[in-house]
Amino acid sequence: MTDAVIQITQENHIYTLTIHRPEALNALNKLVFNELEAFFTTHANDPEIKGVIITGAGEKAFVAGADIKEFSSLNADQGMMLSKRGQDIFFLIERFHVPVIAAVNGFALGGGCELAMACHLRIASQSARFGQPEVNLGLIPGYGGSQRLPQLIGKAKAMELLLTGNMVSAEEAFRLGLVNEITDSGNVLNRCREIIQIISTKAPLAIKETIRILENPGLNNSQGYEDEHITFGNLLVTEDSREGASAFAEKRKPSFLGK
Ligand code: DAK
Repeated sequence: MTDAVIQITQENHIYTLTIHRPEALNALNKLVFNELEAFFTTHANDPEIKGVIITGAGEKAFVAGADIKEFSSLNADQGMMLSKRGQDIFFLIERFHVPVIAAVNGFALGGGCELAMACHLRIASQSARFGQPEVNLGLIPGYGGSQRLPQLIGKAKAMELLLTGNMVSAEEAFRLGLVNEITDSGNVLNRCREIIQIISTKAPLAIKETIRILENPGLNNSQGYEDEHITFGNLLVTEDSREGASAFAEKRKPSFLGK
């Protein structure tokens, strides 16, 4: 038995990472980040690996965000560090040398949507739901969402989703270009494997360079990521952010004061 929160399986050099915290709809806590970091660091130059699939345990959620209950006592510096650490781990995924595909099987909210966006491709089940509801917690995205969402779907729709905190269906996410494909719930992992299998028949150096070149805009826009984690830390200590987290824990609507 292991206490790992990510279950790792491997078949035919394709790894599947299943985030397994069903009691919190697979929310990202410190352990999840540690285990993601360990995996992507260990395999950074693995010549055998063909691809990686990231998914969430169960039918209900891919990942329902950062673990709101874990961070309620952080100060601004700790918040910034937490955000920067999440960004850095997601850069490991984004810059990985073989394709990383998010198999989105339910809610992909906040940090969950950000994790999916850090992957190279997103395959969703019909029941998937995407959103960046940080404004409900007095926050902004902290793991690159403010940068990647407009890159993927354009500024107008990104602005709308970030300001309203609204969720979109898999169909709408597909229409917006957030999702590459939608497939039946039972078929998401298989479809991800098929795609990785196809890509693995192509020239490995060309695949590695394609990923590197496409991810370069993210690399170059370091100012946006820095602004994001500094702002995240500052917002984390506002009264509104504390209220947002308390309201979530108490299952009530937040009452914001603009402080
Ligand atoms: N963190 C921790 N626990 C979570 C969670 C999360 N993000 N999302 C769900 N859970 C827990 C619920 O608290 C509940 O636990 P129990 O009450 O059973 O103990 C269990 O998972 C099942 O959730 P629900 O009962 O809420 O299930 P429903 O079907 O009614 O609703 C939902 C599903 C996905 C719509 C709902 O759970 C939901 O709105 N979840 C939160 C989505 C969200 O806002 N995610 C965070 C996005 S922002 C912070 C620091 C950092 C962050 C936030 C705050 N502070 C220091 C203030 C970072 C944020 C983000 O990623």
